[in-house]
Amino acid sequence: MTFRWFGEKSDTVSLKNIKQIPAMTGLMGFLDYKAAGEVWEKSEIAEYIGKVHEAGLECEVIESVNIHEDIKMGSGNRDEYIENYKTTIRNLAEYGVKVIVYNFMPVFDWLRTDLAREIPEDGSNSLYFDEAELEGMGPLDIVKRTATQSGGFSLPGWEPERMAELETTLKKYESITADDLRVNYKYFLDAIIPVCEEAGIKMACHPDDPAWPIFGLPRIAHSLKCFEKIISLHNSPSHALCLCTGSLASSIDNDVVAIIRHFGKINRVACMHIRNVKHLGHRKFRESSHLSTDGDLDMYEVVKAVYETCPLVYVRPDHGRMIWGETGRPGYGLYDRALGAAYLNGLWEAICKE
Ligand code: DNO
Repeated sequence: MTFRWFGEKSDTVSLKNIKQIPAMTGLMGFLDYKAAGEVWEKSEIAEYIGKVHEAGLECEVIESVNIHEDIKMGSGNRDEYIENYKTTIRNLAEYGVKVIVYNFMPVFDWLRTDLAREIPEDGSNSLYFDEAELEGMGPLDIVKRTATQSGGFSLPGWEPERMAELETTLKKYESITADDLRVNYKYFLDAIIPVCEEAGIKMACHPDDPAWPIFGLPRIAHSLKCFEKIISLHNSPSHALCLCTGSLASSIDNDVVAIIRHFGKINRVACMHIRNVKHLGHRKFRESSHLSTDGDLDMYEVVKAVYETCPLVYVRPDHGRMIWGETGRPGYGLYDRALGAAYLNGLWEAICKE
């Protein structure tokens, strides 16, 4: 059981807090100041992981080693950025990292239309998405709105320096199809997976969130079929998935439990982000507490699928609501994620004893 931590300077949650969550053994770490394409230097990794170890926690998973748009678009300086990525893989492996979570979504990482929508039943708030609200809004509008709402925290995938190039990048994507994106993805995998095999690292691809194409951009990672195509791009246990239940469940077409079982059985799940969502209408949902009764996912079945098909994967509670007056990075407060972890551990214990 792990927890996402953004580092001392940009997280409201301390390592001590994380260590005090029952059965929390480690982190999914992140150097949030690194731009896509940059090498993660050994000294930076050593400093971050050193602090985590001092706090009595492990750091075997690193999240969001972001992929430069040139690699996704198959143009520009992609070979140089791929070389940098290989160096980062080797550097992370040297400090005990076993899994790297990344995504291959063009331009945007996850997207929401409200970062703090009040939940009327109890006055807490959570991340919210309503496709109808996107109508009449361009990508730039939603980026500006997100930046205003984020309360000074940089959100993964929304780094200001990337946003400055947004218009040009969007223009370039107009001629790139989903098939082109997969060709570029294969080029990347063929280059880096042999390095991962040598270094003992698994690459874990995170799903598109929400789980469908947005703003006409090609998106290729949001269903069982999509992931089958992705997995077939390069045959290696080092080419694996990070199944995020909340991202996948944003589409009512996905049977999340079946997806976990399918890829668990063939040893292609490297880690899990577990959270729940509540559908409120067509392509309209909010993130709920982790409990089955608060959302649309059956969390018992989710955890059981992990237990039965991929019991050794790293897990983390994913986004939480803001409760008890807490303020901080949207989705990444302490309290509701800690409750989520405790609940998931409870399900795990019950399933083990059963
Ligand atoms: C959202 C996260 C994602 C994930 C990246 C991996 O909360 O799960 O930002 O870390 O897509 O690159």
